[in-house]
Formats: sequence, structure tokens, C-alpha cells
Amino acid sequence: MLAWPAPLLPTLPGPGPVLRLFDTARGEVVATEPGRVARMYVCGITPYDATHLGHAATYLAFDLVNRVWRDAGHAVHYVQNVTDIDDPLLERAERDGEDWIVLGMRETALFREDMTALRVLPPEDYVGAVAAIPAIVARVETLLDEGLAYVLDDGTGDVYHDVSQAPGFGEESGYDPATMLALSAERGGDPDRPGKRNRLDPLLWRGRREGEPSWPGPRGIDGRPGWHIECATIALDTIGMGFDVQGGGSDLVFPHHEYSAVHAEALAGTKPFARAYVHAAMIGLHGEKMSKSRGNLVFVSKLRGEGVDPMAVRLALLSGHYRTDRAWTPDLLSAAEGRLATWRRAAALPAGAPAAPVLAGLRERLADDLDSPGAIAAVDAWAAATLSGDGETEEGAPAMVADAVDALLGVQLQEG
Ligand code: 5CA
Ligand code: ZN
Repeated sequence: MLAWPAPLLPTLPGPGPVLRLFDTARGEVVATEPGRVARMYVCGITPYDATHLGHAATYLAFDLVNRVWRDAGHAVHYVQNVTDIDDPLLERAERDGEDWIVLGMRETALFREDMTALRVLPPEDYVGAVAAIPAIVARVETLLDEGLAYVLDDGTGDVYHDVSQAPGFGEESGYDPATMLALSAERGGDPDRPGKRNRLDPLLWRGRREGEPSWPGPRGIDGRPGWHIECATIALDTIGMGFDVQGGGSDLVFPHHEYSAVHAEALAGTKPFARAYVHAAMIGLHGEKMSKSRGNLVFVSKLRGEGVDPMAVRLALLSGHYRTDRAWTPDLLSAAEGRLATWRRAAALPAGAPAAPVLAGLRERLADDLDSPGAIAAVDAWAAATLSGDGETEEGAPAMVADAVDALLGVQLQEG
């Protein structure tokens, strides 16, 4: 699939520090250790509705990962999927009497526009589930051949992964079986379905149902792919095993990232799928997680339509730490608008407070598990000193700070 156009990325003097991130599997902040090319897979949208601020916050967190790695001198191979076939897409299309393909294409196009407006660096590979179906089928076939998967004996043609044969099962989330069972039931799993070998076995392939789209599948069974094998396959076919960061929102810790890892590790016969599993906390509205099923959504495109500067949206979402569940409020946006105006006033001056400490502060804060509030505070202090006119001033400092803010926080201060 086509991704979206890349924003300009200023090059900053000298390399930035090593990025440390909280890894869900190890339960602590660890140094990332990418090779020359850092490899990252971030779970993409299910395009049945517009991008809300929760999605945007998650993609902004991983955009910071991308930016900090690039600043440290790495190339980044970033992969993102689009779940352009799945139950919610078909349900929404059915509800609205719309073609599911048209719905998916329209919402994906809107997502691209939102990401472009928010100056998110695009993935190198942007892969739709439908396009990946032949590759997914081949993977499911392999798991069946190796006796690690089975076709349910009830005539549906549904195929499951036998997790009792997956030694790494549970290592990504660290959850015990009772927690996994509860979350499985809550998040689309089917622990009570008769005929499964283990209650926690995940669906790899769903046999054709009347009225649903289907494709030729493993063992000649027409149907459509399960969700977790989609991301396992796309990651394996683009960046391979042992990549640096698997990313997504915290609602993906279990079951999605657990099963993607288990599928891939079973296929590859090696561990780990990802060297770090990184999760962004949830954005809420009116006391509840912002989610399409709850309908309590604020859309990026709606704000853009109202004339809100996307850079203020970006700044508002980055003003909280990515691992803190937090609420979207109108005050958050107006504070960001005020801050953006202040930063822009300071950045437009020919001279200002010295730039080097701001660059060092931004780098140091972001490398420490993406402390964006700390990074923002460093720029606030610089803007205040610059606008006050007190203290040491340096010719050209505002332009240098604007470059640093653009490259590291992705916030454009000067007209492009
Ligand atoms: N297509 C799958 C991933 S393969 C999916 O989860 N799609 S999604 O459209 O439901 O979510 C897209 C991304 O936004 C996921 O990483 C998800 O964890 C994240 N997300 C969803 N809701 C929120 C929220 N309220 N706050 C923060 N992130 C969220
Ligand atoms: Zn995914």
C-alpha cells in the first residue's frame, strides 16, 4: 500500500544518545540496541472509522522512537499494517449498507491525511492484510504441516494454533493463565468454544461463512485470516525475527502481541519475535478509554476541519507521557495552542538564549523512555528566557532550536 509523504527532517549537529524504552516483557526500562538499521513494527489501524486522538497518541509515541533513533545515527526500517479485513470492518459496512472495501479505502485515506498533517514519519512498508493473505495462508499451512496447528472438527474449517506446544507463550505479557482467560473472553477470543485443544488457542484462519468475503486458504479451506497471524506474517516478511521494537497501544499487550509473538516464534523456531514490546497508554474522554465501540471519540480530522493547527494537537498529545493513561480535554488543546504560539514567537527572533543546552535537554529527556513532558519543559524554559531578553543571547539560536524541535518532537515552528 501507499503510505504517506514524509515531512522534512532537519539534521542536527552530532549524534543523539541511545534510546531507552520500557519493555513490557521484561517489565523495565532497557536500552534499545539496534544495528545500523533499527527495525520497528507498529500495529496499524482497522479502518472502519476515522483516526481518533487515542490512535494519534499511539502513533506519535512511536514517531518519537523513530526520530530519536534517526538522531542517534540509525536508519530505521519501520513497518505498519492496515487490518483491512476483520470483523469490525464487516460489521460497520453491514450496518451502514456500504461495501467493506470502499469503507476501508476511505478510512485509510483519511488516516494518511491525518498522519501527514501531524508530521508523522511514514513507514517504509505499509502493508494491508488483504494483500498479505497469500503469505498468511502459506504460514498457516506451515504450522499445520508441523502439527502445531489444527483444523477444528466441526465443519467450519476454522484453524487454531496449539499453544500448549508454544514454549514462549505468556512471556510477552507476563500474565498468568487466569488473567489471559479473562482478557481473552473480553477481547474477541473464544475460550469456551467446544472442540479446541486448549481454551487459550487463538484463531489462525476462519473458514468461509455465508455472506462474508473469502479467499483460498490452507488445506483448500476458503476463508479469511485471523488477526494475530496477520501481524506475525507481515513482520516476518519485512523485518524478520528479532527486530527492535514491536509497538502498539496497551490494549494490544494481550492477546494480540502475545499471539503474534507466539505464531512467529513457532514459525521461525527461534526467539524472540521482538527484542522489546513497547506499549502506549490509553487516551480517554469523559472518564473512559476512547474507543470506536464506546463511541466517545474525538477525531483528528474533525479538529483539522475546525481549523485547529495539527501542531497544537501534536503538542497537546505529547504533553503527557506515553505510558500514562490520560484524558483528552479542551483545556489540554488550548494550553498547547498557547505554548505553540509562545514557541513560535521565540523561534521567529534573530537571536535568543543559547541553543546547545536545549538540544542536549531535548535529546536527554526523549532518550529516557520518551519523556516528552520533560522535553517540552526544556523548550518552554528556552522560549521564556529568549522572550524575556535577559541573560546571554546568541545569534541564530532560535533557528537552531526550531530545527531541534522539528527533528525531535516533530513540531514545526517556522513556516515550511
Ligand atoms: N488493527 C489493529 C492492530 S493490528 C488495531 O488495534 N487497530 S485499531 O484501529 O483498533 O487501533 C490502532 C492503534 O491505536 C492500536 O495500536 C491501538 O492499541 C491504539 N489505540 C486504540 N485506542 C486507543 C486509545 N484510546 N488510546 C491510545 N491508543 C489507542
Ligand atoms: Zn497488529
